[in-house]
Amino acid sequence: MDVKKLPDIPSIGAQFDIAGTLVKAEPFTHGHINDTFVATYQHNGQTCRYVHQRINHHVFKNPAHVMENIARVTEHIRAKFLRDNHPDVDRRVLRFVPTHDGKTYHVTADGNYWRTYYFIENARIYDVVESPKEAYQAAKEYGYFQQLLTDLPGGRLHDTIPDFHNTPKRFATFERALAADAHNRAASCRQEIQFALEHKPITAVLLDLHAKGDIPERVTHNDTKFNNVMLDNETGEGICVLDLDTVMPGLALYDFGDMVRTTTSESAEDERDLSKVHMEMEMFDALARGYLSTAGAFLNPVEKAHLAFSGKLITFEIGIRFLTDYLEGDHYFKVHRAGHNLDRCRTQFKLVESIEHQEAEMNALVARL
Ligand code: GN1
Ligand code: MG
Repeated sequence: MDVKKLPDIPSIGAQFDIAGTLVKAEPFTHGHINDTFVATYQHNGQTCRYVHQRINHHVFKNPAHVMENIARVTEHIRAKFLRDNHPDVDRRVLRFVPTHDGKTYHVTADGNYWRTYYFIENARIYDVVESPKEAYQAAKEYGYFQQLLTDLPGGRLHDTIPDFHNTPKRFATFERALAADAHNRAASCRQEIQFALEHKPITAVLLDLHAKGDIPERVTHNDTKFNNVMLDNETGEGICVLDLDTVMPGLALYDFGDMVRTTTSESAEDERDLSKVHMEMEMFDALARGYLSTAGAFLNPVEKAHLAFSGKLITFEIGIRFLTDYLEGDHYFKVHRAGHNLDRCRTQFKLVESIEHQEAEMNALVARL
């Protein structure tokens, strides 16, 4: 996908069942994968905002499967809310706008995949967590999302990216990138490589537990970054989970782990001052409480006992993914400066270390909940 060529938003928008005239469209630049635009339309004197999003089909090789999963999941949640006469349904689950011929996405002549959903007003996302209350709310909402999907009918969802959280496979990919060293970058990240190699033994822990039948496959989000959940502007409550491309079969701990990665340190994912990167116990406490307030009812004891570990594992896993992409020449994650993926890898590994130093205390905390 050529991210530099600006897409023709008016003609994209015209494919969807939207009333009114486009007045402006602005790029929304928080994600590393898709291209997202917030578009304002005017109709009968009212304005209404939508999100037009180009699915990265190099990453999601089967966009039709992605949209099939998303439709099943959002319709299931929506039906539950409607059944319960929920007063705020349209702000609590993403609502997609069909194309004029009733499809969930549009394919352009040059082979790009676009979808559109209603923008959720009076709520926002944050890239960096600022208070335990926010951590609690984010985790409560992600746990609620999992809970709502425990009875999703219709069989297994598509694996939109096979082995997405298969950490041993991610590690093997890293080892191949290191052996190839196609961009001669290994010399510039010896310490990070060393750190990665030393941590190989943790990679298979969750999959081994799953293979033994100790932790079940569930419907999970798989990309539970702090900036993928919207918090209400007035109440601060978690109200809606975004970025549903990777909703698929997974382990509940993948989701909690990514919350720990992105919601326990008050620092950006690409922070260069590593002294700012630190797992804060107060945030972890709020995160675990928030998550268990909604997911506690269905998690089993083995899952609960691995909440802290999952934070370490997923932070490590994303760290090796950033390192792999750095070694491979930055073709997967969008980068905005030289060494960006290496900076991201460093923050992840710093956080892994910080979790390791506090893991016993984190486990003790969870055991008390
Ligand atoms: C990507 O799309 P975005 O930015 O929410 C990535 C996640 C990573 C994350 C790291 C499909 O998420 O797996 O954890 O970056 N998504 C995909 O910030 O690879
Ligand atoms: Mg995102």
